[in-house]
Amino acid sequence: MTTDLDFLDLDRLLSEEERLIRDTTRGFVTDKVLPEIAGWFERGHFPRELAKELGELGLLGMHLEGYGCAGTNAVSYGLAALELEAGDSGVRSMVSVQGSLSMYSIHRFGSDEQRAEWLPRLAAGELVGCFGLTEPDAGSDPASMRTTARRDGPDWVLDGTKMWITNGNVADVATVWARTDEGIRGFLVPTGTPGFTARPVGRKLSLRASDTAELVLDGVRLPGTARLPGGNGLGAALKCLNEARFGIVFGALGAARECLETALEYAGTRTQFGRPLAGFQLTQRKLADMTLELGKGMLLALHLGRLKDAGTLTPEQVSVGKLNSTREALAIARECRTILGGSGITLDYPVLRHALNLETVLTYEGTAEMHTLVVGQALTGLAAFRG
Ligand code: TGC
Ligand code: FAD
Repeated sequence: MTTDLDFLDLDRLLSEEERLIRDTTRGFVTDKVLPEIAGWFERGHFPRELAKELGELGLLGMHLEGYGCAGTNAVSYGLAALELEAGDSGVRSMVSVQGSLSMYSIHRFGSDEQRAEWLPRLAAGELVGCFGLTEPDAGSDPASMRTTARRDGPDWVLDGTKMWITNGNVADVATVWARTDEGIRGFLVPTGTPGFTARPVGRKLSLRASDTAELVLDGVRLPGTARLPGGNGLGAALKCLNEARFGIVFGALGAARECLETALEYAGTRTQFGRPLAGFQLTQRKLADMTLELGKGMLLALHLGRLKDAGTLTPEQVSVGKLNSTREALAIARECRTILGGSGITLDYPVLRHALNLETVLTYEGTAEMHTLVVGQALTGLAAFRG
């Protein structure tokens, strides 16, 4: 929380080190992201050049141990995600995919050789990674994926299409999940391998400062060593998602905080009917309600972060946090837009940009509906998403 909006004094729940990481990340966003982001969003530009700076700051794979990773605790990782997303969800997405999906999949499920080959350069931001699970016909239901990997002598041959892949056009290595005779398996695909192509997803109205790709794998031949030895079953892919979803629990609240700060400032300076908007009871109610939701969201995020650091966080608890943070952040962004009136629809203010981004954040890493059903299943023992 910023000092201004830290209504509940949650700052005191953080350690010195956590505050330092948060403040360093905030400084980076203030210097490097905020002056440029409206232009990047307008032009649909993905700032690939930020990767090295994010690496130098230790923000890539920051919660992983060894191989050049910073090895911070989970709360620090969450706070960094929050500050990055206060800049833009696209920048946080780049960091989430690099650290929690690409690097985590290698760190957790890779061989020693794979870790040594890829992780140091991914941590430094010299290389970019992506994570291909979703397909054109397999989104919420990744178990229905059609991408295949078949044995051919000592090699693997991959065929299929992955859709909506963040970082996909600029990635050096893709973690690709494919169906084999033995079930779903994870593979590391260097993107220069013949048969691998990436195409930008165009006409996006959300996450415009993020790179989104369709990946086509057409007879991509890989050595036997390209398989992630521990990446067995859909559960392995979902374990990676838990990491990225955790980052979103904090991250989305950063976008909400930025919107609320903007609306508060605007309401204090914009005058109608002879008084500032902030003086109208209806505006104060909006501001108070949003402050409540932001504070509750932060408390929940911090609690989940402490559970993660204690090693007891469950996937269902992550679903509670992802659902709450994304739903409330989007509601806050939309409400703030109303306070800005017509000015709220432009890129002169960050509010509608955040709202548009949050439409994606509500959807990726498991839609709000899927997380609702995960919680419903945990409560009832009945999986309502399958017929
Ligand atoms: P189901 O039979 O329930 O589970 C299969 C196996 O996985 C285990 N499992 C989990 N393990 C760890 N973490 C989780 N969250 C897990 N959820 C399930 C489960 O115990 C089982 O293990 P085992 O040993 O019994 O085999 O699987 P299902 O096919 O019925 O599906 C469950 C469902 C619907 C919850 C799952 O498919 C799901 O989460 N769907 C949403 C898909 C999704 O989130 N896709 C995200 C793609 S990546 C992305 O969006 C990146 S955005 C990037 C950015 O930040 O820019
Ligand atoms: P669908 O699964 O078709 O769902 C459409 C609607 O139906 C949703 O509202 C959904 O909740 C609802 N629905 C589906 N099933 C049920 C059910 N059983 N009960 C009730 N409602 C249901 N994926 C990756 O693998 N890697 C990435 O890097 C990545 N980055 C992304 C970046 C962007 C910008 C976007 C937009 C997506 C990204 N994704 C990525 C994909 C993302 O995870 C999927 O979009 C998401 O999982 C939803 O899948 P879908 O879009 O196919 O929607």
